[in-house]
Amino acid sequence: MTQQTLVLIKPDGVKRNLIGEIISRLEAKGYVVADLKKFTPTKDLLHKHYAEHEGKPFFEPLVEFMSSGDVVAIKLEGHRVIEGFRSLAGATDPTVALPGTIRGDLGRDWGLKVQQNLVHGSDSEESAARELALWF
Ligand code: RTP
Ligand code: MG
Repeated sequence: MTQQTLVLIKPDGVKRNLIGEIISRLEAKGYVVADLKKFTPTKDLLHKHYAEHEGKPFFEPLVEFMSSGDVVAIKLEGHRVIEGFRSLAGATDPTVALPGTIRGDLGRDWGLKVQQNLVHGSDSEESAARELALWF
């Protein structure tokens, strides 16, 4: 079944000029970029996007980080792309994300308050539909 998921290249990925490297990996895997845009998200959008994490200690630092610069939002398409992108991204913590994954190959711990881990990907069909409606 063809799915769509929301991929975000976070401000750390954009600042490090990794947009091309990350999109290359998605395309090399066979997924299709159906739509794409680059802008600095408002805190209001981020509060909605990260609503499930409200109240957690990393929530405010996460919103600060995500609103600190441009993000690339991608509507990515393909069969089982939701699960497939999460597997390409690797574990949340880039220190332990496996080599071969985006976070494992390109990310590290910078000693900051929030994990700067380069990308976001929706974690279920429900999240993908909700997040795509917010960002596109
Ligand atoms: P994402 O939503 O960005 O695809 O990442 P994820 O599912 O792997 O991680 P999630 O648990 O949804 O957390 C969202 C983002 O919050 C930051 N985070 N920091 N303990 C921490 O410092 C911590 N935990 C999470 C990360 O940027 C994570 O991607
Ligand atoms: Mg998540």
